[in-house]
Amino acid sequence: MKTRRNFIKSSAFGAMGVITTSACSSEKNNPPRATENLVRKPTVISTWNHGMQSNEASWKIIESNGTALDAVESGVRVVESDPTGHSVGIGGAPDRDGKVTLDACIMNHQNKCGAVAFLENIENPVTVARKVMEETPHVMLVGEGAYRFAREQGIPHQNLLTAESEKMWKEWLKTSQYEPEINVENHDTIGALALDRFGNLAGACTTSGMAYKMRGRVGDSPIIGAGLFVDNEVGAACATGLGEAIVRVAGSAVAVELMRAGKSPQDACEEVINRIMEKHDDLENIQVGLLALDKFGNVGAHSIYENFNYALTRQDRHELVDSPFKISY
Ligand code: SD4
Repeated sequence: MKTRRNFIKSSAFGAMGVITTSACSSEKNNPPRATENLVRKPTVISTWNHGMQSNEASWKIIESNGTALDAVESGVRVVESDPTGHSVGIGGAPDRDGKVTLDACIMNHQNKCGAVAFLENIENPVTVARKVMEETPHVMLVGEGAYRFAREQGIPHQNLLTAESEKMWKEWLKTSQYEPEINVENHDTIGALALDRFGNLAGACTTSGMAYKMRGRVGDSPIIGAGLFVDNEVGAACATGLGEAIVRVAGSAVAVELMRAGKSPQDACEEVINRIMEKHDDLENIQVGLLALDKFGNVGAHSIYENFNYALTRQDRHELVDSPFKISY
């Protein structure tokens, strides 16, 4: 990670590329302010460049009057199934033992949720997470139990370690330096949030986690409230970056609660990033990006370092947007 940094006054970037209107309070408890944009705009947002592929699939569903839940699942599945991505699904970077282990979760507009963690040999963990939500009385299954459940649901076994990922891992083995460093090379979790034409929100988050992590390590991505949170009364949020830092502040749940308290999606994301920065003495290897979407389709994003971006798709837009950030390289 670069050493020379400039602390950027976030206000200078606050509105960059972001739909800034702030509709966020629970209508029941807090009547909307006159300046808020109250038209519900079907919207899909998702993290990083591969969000464009994901959003494209999601938008087809939103456009044809599908649900936000179907939209986010279908979107992130595209990225999970892309072997060229080294941070999600097939082709994901393995752990230090050379095994690809996946984490994912999904949440709907009724606060129903499902998650899997430490799941091996299944290409689309988000679909297993959805099945945990819909077919079991539980919220999370992990490891062998999650794998067995997926197989029982008819999902095929699949080797996830591609030749390319194996080569990269073998290269890493030469030094085997265990540096749980999150930077632009090894993090690209996909988190996706959608608001459908019925005014309902849903979200999904899926990852292979930190490259060359300790075996058994699980980050924020499958943890409801950390990597993802949805409350249909208010909004939704998802996170990417160093999972340990996100879990420590319950990043996504806090972003939603800040929106409930009246903050715009943009300000809510920034506040969570501020909290993470306050809790860490050394920010050297800690990148975190937050996305938020309120129930009207207003969006927000913020990150610790520059280079976090997200895909934004609406009726008239389909583009990558650079997130505001705190620290430039
Ligand atoms: C994790 N949050 O496992 C994930 C990694 C990530 O972009 O988001 N990478 O900690």
